[in-house]
Amino acid sequence: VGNPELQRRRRLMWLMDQYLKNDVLSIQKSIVDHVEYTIARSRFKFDDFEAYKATANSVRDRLIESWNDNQQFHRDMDSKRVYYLSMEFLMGRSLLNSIFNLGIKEQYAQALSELGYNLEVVVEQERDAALGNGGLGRLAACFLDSLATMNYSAWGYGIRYQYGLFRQTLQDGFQHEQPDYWLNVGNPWEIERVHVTYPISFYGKVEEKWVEGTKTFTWTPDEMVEAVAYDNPIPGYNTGNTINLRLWAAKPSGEFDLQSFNTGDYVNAILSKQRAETISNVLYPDDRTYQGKELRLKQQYFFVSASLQDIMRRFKDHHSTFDNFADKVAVQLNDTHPTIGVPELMRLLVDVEGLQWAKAWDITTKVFSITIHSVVAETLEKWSVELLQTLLPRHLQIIFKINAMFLEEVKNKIGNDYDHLARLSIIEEGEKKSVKMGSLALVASHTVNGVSKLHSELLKERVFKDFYDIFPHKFQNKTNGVTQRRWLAFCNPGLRDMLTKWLGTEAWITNLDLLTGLRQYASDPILQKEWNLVRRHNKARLATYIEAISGVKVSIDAMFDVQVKRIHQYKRQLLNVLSIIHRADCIKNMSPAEKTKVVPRVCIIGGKAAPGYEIAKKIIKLVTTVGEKINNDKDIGNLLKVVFVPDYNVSLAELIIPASDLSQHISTAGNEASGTSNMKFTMNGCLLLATLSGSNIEIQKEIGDENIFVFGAKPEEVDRLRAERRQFQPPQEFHRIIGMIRNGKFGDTEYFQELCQTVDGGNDFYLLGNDFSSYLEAQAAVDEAYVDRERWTRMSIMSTAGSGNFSIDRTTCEYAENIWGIKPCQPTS
Ligand code: NBY
Repeated sequence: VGNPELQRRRRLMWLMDQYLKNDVLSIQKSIVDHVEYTIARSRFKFDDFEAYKATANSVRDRLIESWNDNQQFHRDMDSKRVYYLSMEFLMGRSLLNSIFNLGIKEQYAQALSELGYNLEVVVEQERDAALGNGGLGRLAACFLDSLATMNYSAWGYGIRYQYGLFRQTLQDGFQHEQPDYWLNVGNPWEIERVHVTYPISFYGKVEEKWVEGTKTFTWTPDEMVEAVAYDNPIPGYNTGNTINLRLWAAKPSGEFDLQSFNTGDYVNAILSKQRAETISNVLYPDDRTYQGKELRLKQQYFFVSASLQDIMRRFKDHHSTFDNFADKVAVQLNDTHPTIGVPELMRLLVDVEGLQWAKAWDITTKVFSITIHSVVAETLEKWSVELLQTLLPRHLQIIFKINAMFLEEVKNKIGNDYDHLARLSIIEEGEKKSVKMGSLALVASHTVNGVSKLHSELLKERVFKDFYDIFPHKFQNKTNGVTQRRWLAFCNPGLRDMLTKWLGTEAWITNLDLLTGLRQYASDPILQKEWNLVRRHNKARLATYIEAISGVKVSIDAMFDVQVKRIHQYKRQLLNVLSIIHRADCIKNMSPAEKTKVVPRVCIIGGKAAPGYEIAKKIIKLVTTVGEKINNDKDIGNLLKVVFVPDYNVSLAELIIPASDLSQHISTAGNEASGTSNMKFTMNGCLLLATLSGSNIEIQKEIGDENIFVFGAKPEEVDRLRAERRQFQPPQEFHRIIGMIRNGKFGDTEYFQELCQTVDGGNDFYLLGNDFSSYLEAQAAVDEAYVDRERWTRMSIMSTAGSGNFSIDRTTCEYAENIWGIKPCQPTS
């Protein structure tokens, strides 16, 4: 009571509470204030975009308030925090997410409406923050929402790319890439912290000196840039816990000015400094391959070094030694991309803070854990020793030392089996020596996890078998999840309200297991009727969009059959197209009587191809060409339409997923680490056509065999089928369809040859020929189920009802308990 500091704080809290009220009038005032003072427009005349900016700024004020309170709370508590390091955060739009999570959506809608604006229209003005490629980046974004909602102390760290993932346009059916100038219109969600900066060094040389009996290392770099912090507040749902996503931008450093500006070439000296900024310029658009590009390694080191310096600075505010660093800090590596953080933390602890190697190593190995998202070892990053030697000479030394000590240790376990040791070694010998980042991360991490049950088994049996043999205790599974806030509650408001009504509670928004309560009503005609009404409404919205972008009119009575994801051979969009051609061909050969029995379908395909991935680009062109042909075929009419939706991104997913009847997740068995859109579709009552890959298997288990269409080879058969593929004879239809493409039925004869070759007997690595028959059978089963409306609706309801396990809140809690060692904690207001 008598504590003056406490009194001062209380007063400040109270004062702030006076400022930001959430009644409609206060919100209107704050929007109009921002129109006038932030946007500098007349309050009598501002367009939808300006309305968006002003609205966003007023929401931002509210976020900052809870962000500040929350940071203060955790500072006081000195709670253990997890830092999620990721090269990618695929956030999408923030406005609706923020006002929904803050619980002020209704007030904002009314406030805007009274001012003459429509919230739905205003929301559409926002550009997606597309700082990621696909699943890995979106998972990071879902984690942030969940960590905030579940009241954990957590920060995300990443890069503030000037250019996010390219925008995809179609020109004559071919993919074209356009730069994503997302920051050009300003970004109201970020707070620039001009004073939170760290120096980041590159190149140069390392000198060794003996100081008082110990060897010390001094790295004299040749290049230095500054990392500047941009904070993005991430509000939890229905809680004051607003966490932080801190993204780093590169700025020229002032450190070297004396030397570089004494050259007589002032202008060139400036230009060369400017080049520093390119580090954070652009997101690499490849989502499966590493390319060994110097700039990418620079990006990795840049953001990881800034983040670790920042984490250590924050820790030192409270602690005078590093003894309990690992009790306060957990660092999660999102795939191998931030692995350079391992030698960087060692460098900071040993060279900068002066700790003994053994002590530093003990700390390092207690801090890091890593999630792997790939299925085969070949896609894990490797950096050439040569490049590391040039760019980060001190880190290379540290990596060598880590490796030497590690190999020494395992020799005690496995003896001098040199082949075995070579496989375990972090350094790959050979013509071009390289550092295996996966191995480095595994040696340093206390835990490594896969992203679905099957994938985690594959990591143990294949990808990291040698490591599993010596470190079995490090391996865990953490099946992915998605946030039901974005992916159900606010992308599907009709379904949200219905769920709340039938379950009699909104609690499912933070406890998704409650959806099982729906099972008892799955056959209830009233629920079924309402269910289909909502679904038709969502389909109508999508149909309007499709017509607007493509001119193709689609009927909402048709089944919406959707495959949206990055274009990859292993995801087998080609298999989908082949069956579409087959379907079209069947329809054309039918009598009018037979045609009346066909289930009309709208096949929707969307996704980006990596700019250098030629085969993937050919798949896109094939989809658009086949679509053109089928959509204009009078014999087919409305029985089949094919639409390629360009520029698939988070916002489009929010429109497409609630409107899908069937969605396809048809990678070769075992080839998808997990998949997360399958979870979103299931939650929204869409049925899956799926192979035994990743989390499909777990979805099948949760919703029941009778509510999903599964086909194709089993994961354990894939190796054998691949080995025997030269001898395999695919069914006649398969040959015929490929023949049609080859012979120019869809034009561009030359262009499609290479694509056709990929499924020639000996080449068919992804087993399209093997799975074709069973795929067609599954497709027939889909048609059969669809005409039985009662049955289909029941399956749809059972899908939603069984999706509780795929809430990322479940995933987050598992990480928190079994990996990070953190507990929820929240201010009691
Ligand atoms: O991560 C995806 C997996 O394919 C998917 O099955 C899983 O559900 C998801 C979340 O765990 N992986 C993925 O999206 N990978 C990338 O986006 C990616 C991006 C960049 C690079 C490698 C992979 N890279 O080396 O630059």
